[in-house]
Amino acid sequence: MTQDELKALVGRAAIDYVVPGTVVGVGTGSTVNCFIDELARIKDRIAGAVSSSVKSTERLQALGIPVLDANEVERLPVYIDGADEIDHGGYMIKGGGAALTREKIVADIAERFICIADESKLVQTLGRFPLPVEVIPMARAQVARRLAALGGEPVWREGVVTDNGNVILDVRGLSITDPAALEAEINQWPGVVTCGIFARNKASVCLLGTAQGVRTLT
Ligand code: ABF
Repeated sequence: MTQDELKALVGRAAIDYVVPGTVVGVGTGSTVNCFIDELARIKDRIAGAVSSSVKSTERLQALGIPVLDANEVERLPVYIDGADEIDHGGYMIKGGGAALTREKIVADIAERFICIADESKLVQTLGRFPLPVEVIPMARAQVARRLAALGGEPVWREGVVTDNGNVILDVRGLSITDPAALEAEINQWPGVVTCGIFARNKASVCLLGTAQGVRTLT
């Protein structure tokens, strides 16, 4: 099966985790786009969606799914989102799509995080994918120096401004053996908006698309 077919497979499988009559938390990326397209088929059975990016909002609205502001919801049973990397403990690197801040906000509201990914995203140790860090523009150089001091090679994602008006540093060369500790360390630096490590908000369930079908990791 092609990677796109695997993404479609898990996008469809995630529908089983949607709680009828509730608002659904919706992530960002090409795998999530497959889920959004499937969600549209049952839009009459949900109360709407809370979105993690302008791109996902536009896709949801184009398909007739009401998008609510995160401040309007009391409860989100599930958040469905992709990942750039996920390890066997459900820890993730996210942010390749520059939506990491809003993704982490919606994940934090949700009761369960259902990660949908093709098998290429599953790794033993996080870090092969350059770690995105969202930064207030004036702090870019200082945060880059701190990331270099950790042994990383920070690269400014030039030409990219996030939905929140910030910039992204992509950090190569890290081997993230303690995701929770590194997330906590980077998050405390002045100017850091969001670190792309999802440890506090790790996946409850991962639906992994494989040639043999959907593999469920918990
Ligand atoms: C999103 O999922 C981002 O955090 C991450 O970059 C993306 C993966 O995108 P894709 O599904 O297109 O591989 O949540």
